[in-house]
Parts: sequence; C-alpha cells; structure tokens
Amino acid sequence: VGSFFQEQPVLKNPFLEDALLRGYLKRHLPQEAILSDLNAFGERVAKVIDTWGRQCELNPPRLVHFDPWGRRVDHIVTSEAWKRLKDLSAQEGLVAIGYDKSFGEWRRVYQMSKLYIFSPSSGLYTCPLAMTDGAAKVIQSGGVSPPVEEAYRRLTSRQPERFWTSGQWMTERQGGSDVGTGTETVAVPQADGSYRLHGFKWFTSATDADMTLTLARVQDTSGSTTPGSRGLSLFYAEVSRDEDGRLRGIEVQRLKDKLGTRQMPTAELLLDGLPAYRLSEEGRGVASIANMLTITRIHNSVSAAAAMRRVLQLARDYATRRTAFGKLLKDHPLHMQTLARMEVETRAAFLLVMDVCRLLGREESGLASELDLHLLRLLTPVVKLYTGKQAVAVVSEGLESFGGQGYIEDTGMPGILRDAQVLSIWEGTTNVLSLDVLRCVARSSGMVLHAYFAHVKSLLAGATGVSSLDPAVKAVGGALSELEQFVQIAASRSPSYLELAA
Ligand code: MFK
Ligand code: FAD
Repeated sequence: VGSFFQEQPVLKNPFLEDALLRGYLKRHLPQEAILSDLNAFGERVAKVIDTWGRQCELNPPRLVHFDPWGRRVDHIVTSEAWKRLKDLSAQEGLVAIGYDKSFGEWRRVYQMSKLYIFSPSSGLYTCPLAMTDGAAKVIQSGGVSPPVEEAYRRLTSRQPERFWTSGQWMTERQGGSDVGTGTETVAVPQADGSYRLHGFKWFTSATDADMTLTLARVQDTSGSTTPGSRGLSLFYAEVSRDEDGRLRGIEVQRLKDKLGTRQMPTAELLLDGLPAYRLSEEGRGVASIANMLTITRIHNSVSAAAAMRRVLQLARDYATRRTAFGKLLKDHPLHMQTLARMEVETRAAFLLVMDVCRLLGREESGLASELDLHLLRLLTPVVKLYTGKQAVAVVSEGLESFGGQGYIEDTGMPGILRDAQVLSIWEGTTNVLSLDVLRCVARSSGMVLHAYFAHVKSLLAGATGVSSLDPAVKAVGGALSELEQFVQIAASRSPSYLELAA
C-alpha cells in the first residue's frame, strides 16, 4: 500500500568521506603510497567488507560442546565472514603496519587510520586485532626470544596462513578491575621450566584465538602462593588441540549472552592444566601486562571515534535523502545544529586519539622526548575513558537522527549503539581509568601534568589561522592557567602527589 519508499542512507568510501582524517594525514603524513592505500582500503570497506561485518552480526558464534558420539570437543563455530576478516586483517597489515619500522614515527598513525576506517564495518574483528597488537607489544618489550619468537612473527605477519591472533585473559569472577585481589588461577611449575595453569577465566573475548597472555600466581613447592598483585606473573599460552581433538588444558564452559559485541565469542574458560610459559619476572605480571593495556586502550579509543564518525557519515547522507515538513532534513537548521554538535564531538575525539597514536609511534621509534612519554602515559587512560563515554552519547544521538528507522534492527544502527556501550566497560571502566590517571600523576610526582600544560600551551601558541584574541583560544588559555594554579596550590599544601591523588 502506498507508493513511497524512503531511500536508504548509503555508506560511501569512509576515507574519501572524512575530510578531517584526510586533512590530518595530508598535514602529518603526506606520503602518496599511504594515502592511496587508505583510499583503496576505504573503497573495499564500503563495497565489500561492510557486508562481511553485517554477516558476523547475523551469524553469531556458537559453542558445540560435544561431537555426535558424545566426545567433548568445545568447538567455537564462527561465521565464514569472521574467518575472512582474519585473513583480510593479515593481508592489509592491520597489526603488521604498527611494527613496520619503514614507516618510522608515523607507523601508528598509519595503522590506526586504517583501523579507524575499518572498525565500524569489521564485525568487531578489531577486538582480536587489539589484543593481538597488545600481545606483540608485550613480547617486543620483553625482548623477542624463544619460546615467543615464532608467536611474535605470526602476530605481526601479513600472510593469512601464518597470522595468529591473541587473547587477553585477565578477568576472573572475583576481579575484573581488581585483578590483584581477584585472580585465583595458579601456575604449577614443571620440571622443564614451563608451567601448568589451573583456574577459571570469566571473560575471554575472541576465544578462537591461537594464543593468549594471562595472569596467574606461581605456586611454591609447598603449594602456597603470594596474595595481591605482587603475587601475579604474566604467562604466554598457546591454544591447541590434542590428537583426540580436545583443547589442551582448556574447557569452554559457555559463551556469554551479551548486550552487544555479539559478532564475536566471549567465553568462560576453565583452565585445567593449560601448558604455559612465564613471560614476566615472578610478581611483575600487572606491570608487564600494562604494555598490552596501553595498546588495547588506544585501539578502544580508535573504535570509539570511528563509531561516532560512521553514524555521523550515515546521518549526513540521510539528511540529503529524507524530507520532512516539505524540505530535506539538511535544510532544517535545528537538525543541522544537532549534526554539527555531533561533528564537534567527533572531531575532538579524533584529534585526541590521533595525538596519542602519534605519541605512541614516537615512543616506539625511539624519538619520544621526556615530555612525549609523560603525555602518552597521561593521555592513554584519558582518551580511553573520554571517548568510550562520548561514543555512547554521540551514537545514541545519531540513531535519533534517523527517526524511528534508527531503532530498527536490520538497518544496522542498533548494533552500533549496542557495541558502543562496551567501550567504557572493557579494558578498564571509566572510574578505574580515572584512578589510573591519578596513579600516574602520583608516580610521576606531577610531571605528567606539567607535560600536559606545556603541550597545550605550545598548541595554543602554534595554532595557525586563529588569533590569540579569539574568545575560544582565550577561554582555553584561561581554563588552563586556573587548572595550573590549582595544581600548584594543591601540591604546596600536600606533602606528596600520592596524597594529592588520594
Ligand atoms: C575495539 C577495541 C577492543 C579492545 C579489546 C577489548 C577486549 C576486551 C579485553 C579486556 O577487557 S581485557 C581486561 C582488561 N582489564 C583491565 O583493563 C583491568 C582494569 N584494572 C586496572 O587497570 C587496574 O588499575 C590494575 C589491574 C592495573 C590495578 O592493579 P594493581 O596491581 O592494583 O596496580 P598497581 O599496584 O597500582 O600497579 C602495579 C604495577 O603496574 C605498577 O608498576 P610498578 O610496580 O613498576 O610501580 C604500575 O605502575 C603498573 N601499572 C598499572 N597500570 C598501568 C601501569 N603501568 C603503565 N600503565 C598502566 N596503565
Ligand atoms: P568490577 O571491577 O566489579 O566493577 C564494578 C563497578 O565498580 C564498575 O562500575 C567500576 O567502575 C567500579 N569500580 C571498581 N573498582 C573501583 C574503584 N576502585 N573506585 C571506583 N569504582 C570502582 N576481560 C578479559 O580479561 N578478557 C576479555 O577478553 C574480556 N572481554 C570482555 C568482553 C565483554 C563483552 C565484556 C563486557 C567484558 C570483557 N572483559 C574481558 C571483562 C572486562 O574487562 C571487565 O568486565 C572490566 O574490566 C570490569 O571488571 P568487573 O566486571 O569485574 O567489574
């Protein structure tokens, strides 16, 4: 009934559509080969990959516990599209670029720009990629040597048949934020210097990974362990099967039934003698896995900014196709004001995220100044907590800009909102990351804050095309000196930054 059918919003090349991304790269990374790779990848995302991401949503993973003859197999069955996304991730170098020295200090900006284009169409394959990148970073930081040399090569490989993904098994039933208190898993030393892990991991995402990094307490000869975070060590384990097809030392208890991120499996795992190698010194597990947290938190922020950008791109396109009250949505000033507000939020998120990626690239290429290192430490939790929250708000606003259609499942919009909601929870909740900010202020005796003040001042001084008399520039300058004064007064009244943080 009726002859009207609304034209749907069209996903166009997310690289070409994103003037801010292109402008940023042209300013900082004007290498034709990189720009044309991103352009070609953007075309692939819009024409092919987005459909694979959608297929992952429509064909969520399932767990097969037993074979037809009753043998325990614990197979996590994933969609064809999910498998294709793994191969594509290798071919496109979505982890490898971050470790490719030929891109110098810009390796991370290049890699993260690619992930930013990919993320909203990736069927959440960005989750295993984040953990894979984090694992490679931990291995690299500790020195790539046996038994993890081969794993490192595979994690950073561009060859699909060699490429491995990694898990990050930290959370247990008692402790996700407080892993120091909550980790019950024990590591029993073996005669050959390896360990067997026994415990229960409560959340393990992308559980079809080839290996994992995890935390456990080393048991001494009397069977006792050291409590608290000083008792935790970091372990490397491969996920493999024995000759009967059973997982070695692992039972998959069940898959989580989740609000979002349904494209990928998140399992509860019983570790029942999982063979493992200790990667950190005994008791240095949390400090050692912190490298992984830095990387995965940056990936999280990239995904958050990308979700905002995607919903906004679609909303802008829709505004040129949908008519209400006799004119297109784009001609309604109030609607455009809503989109403009989303644009400002998205730009702010993007610029902050890219600045952190730039700092990471500088650190990894040995070019970082002391100021850069302080900024990277401070801004990593800040960008994760800020963009995680912001993504939920902006994506929610974005859904409303499609009216009722934004609420309809097969438009794909509800999935974007569901997936945004996790960004503030995993990899450290907002409050836990706020405490991490205070921790790094305290441990650096306030140096991270001084680095931040110096950085913002230099940005203000170097801003081209804006006058120092511009009200916005004056407002930022004013707020900054107020904050600086506050920190100075607080520090002078408090004997140590540790107390100040508390
Ligand atoms: C699309 C993107 C997808 C991303 C992938 C998502 C997949 C999902 C994966 C997960 O969710 S994995 C689980 C993530 N879990 C967390 O993020 C845990 C959140 N909790 C915290 O971050 C707590 O703050 C923490 C566990 C680190 C607290 O532990 P402790 O033992 O109370 O920490 P403590 O004693 O303050 O610090 C221990 C050492 O670690 C110190 O080093 P030192 O001993 O040398 O002084 C700290 O400086 C160091 N450290 C802690 N956090 C750090 C850090 N170093 C650098 N950066 C940090 N952020
Ligand atoms: P809790 O630590 O119990 O926190 C509950 C609340 O208390 C939160 O609001 C938190 O902010 C607050 N809180 C805690 N401590 C403090 C404090 N000191 N001050 C103020 N507030 C505080 N984990 C893995 O290890 N690997 C995975 O692959 C993985 N995948 C996940 C996938 C999904 C879809 C989800 C939802 C989670 C996943 N997690 C994974 C777990 C995730 O990292 C944890 O859920 C998260 O870190 C929070 O831990 P928790 O659930 O124990 O919450």
